[in-house]
Amino acid sequence: MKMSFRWYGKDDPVKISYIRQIPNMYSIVTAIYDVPVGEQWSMESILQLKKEVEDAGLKFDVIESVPVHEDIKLGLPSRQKYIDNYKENIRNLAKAGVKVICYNFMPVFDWTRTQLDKVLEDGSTALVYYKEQLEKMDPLTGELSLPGWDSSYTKEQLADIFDKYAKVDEEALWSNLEYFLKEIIPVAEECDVRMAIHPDDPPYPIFGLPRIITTEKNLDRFLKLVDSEYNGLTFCTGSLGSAHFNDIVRMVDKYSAMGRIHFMHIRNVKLLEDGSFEESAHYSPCGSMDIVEIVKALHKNNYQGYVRPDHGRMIWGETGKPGYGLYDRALGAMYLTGIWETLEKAKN
Ligand code: DNO
Repeated sequence: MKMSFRWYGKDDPVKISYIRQIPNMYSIVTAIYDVPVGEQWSMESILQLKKEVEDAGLKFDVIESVPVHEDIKLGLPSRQKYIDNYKENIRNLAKAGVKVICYNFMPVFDWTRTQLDKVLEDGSTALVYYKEQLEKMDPLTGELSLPGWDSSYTKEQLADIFDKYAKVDEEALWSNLEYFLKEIIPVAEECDVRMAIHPDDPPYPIFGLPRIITTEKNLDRFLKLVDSEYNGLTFCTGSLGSAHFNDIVRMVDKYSAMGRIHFMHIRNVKLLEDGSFEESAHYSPCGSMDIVEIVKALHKNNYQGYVRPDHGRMIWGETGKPGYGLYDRALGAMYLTGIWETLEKAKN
């Protein structure tokens, strides 16, 4: 297990030098953020970012994300140009030594929450998803914009994309994903870069848009679309675990034994009875996940890939990007490292 930490580059309120001070920290997880989705990243900007990371004493091994242009997900004729750009990005990132690329295939919206600053019992704040709040949200008219969403769309563009998705059901989305994978995985193989799809968060359709990277059955189907080690997963315990139907420990065990998990996002969520959920501290008793059992499954399967502590709460008065403060994620990293060390020692 290689410990890593997401860093949003120079504008991130969390300094990379602080990340370095977390014991056992190995690699940064980052991306180029100032290029529109679908365009090529210049070699110069990739090498500049790599230098910043390496100057801080950390590795530049994982990119999260190279986003997929909506025309690819919609299967429009214009997709070919964006697929060609995507391939070029894989090649250039490989030249810079990148080992894993994370991406997702969620129509329009990345991860979705209904509130970013819910005050928990202990005074910390966390991201939550309450079904009754979601029902009142309308992304076409409302003001909501979440940190993971592409904010470059105008309301008119968004309405236009929604219209186009009216013709894309789950099966069409599967076929567009298959087309994309058959184009890019051979390039990833050639360059020795492992592609790692991030599951849909939450793992079911929202706002009437299809979502398919959601369940064990669908992950099985995904891995078979192109049966190559280079077609792998970012296994996000919080995303897949925010629905009652996924057995997370079993899935981590199964896919890590198959060698198809290249990147782990580990976090805890507290599932509520009506299907709502609250993000919680990493420590197992704080939520519904058994983090020890998850790490044990990885350890048992000799997991050599990357792990990052995922979303943290805001604690100790920290302010910043919701989910991505320093303190609680650093606690998460140490908790995961502690579990791993204990398992290693128990082997001998
Ligand atoms: C949320 C993140 C996601 C993830 C993308 C991958 O915090 O895990 O935004 O980066 O879905 O493409």
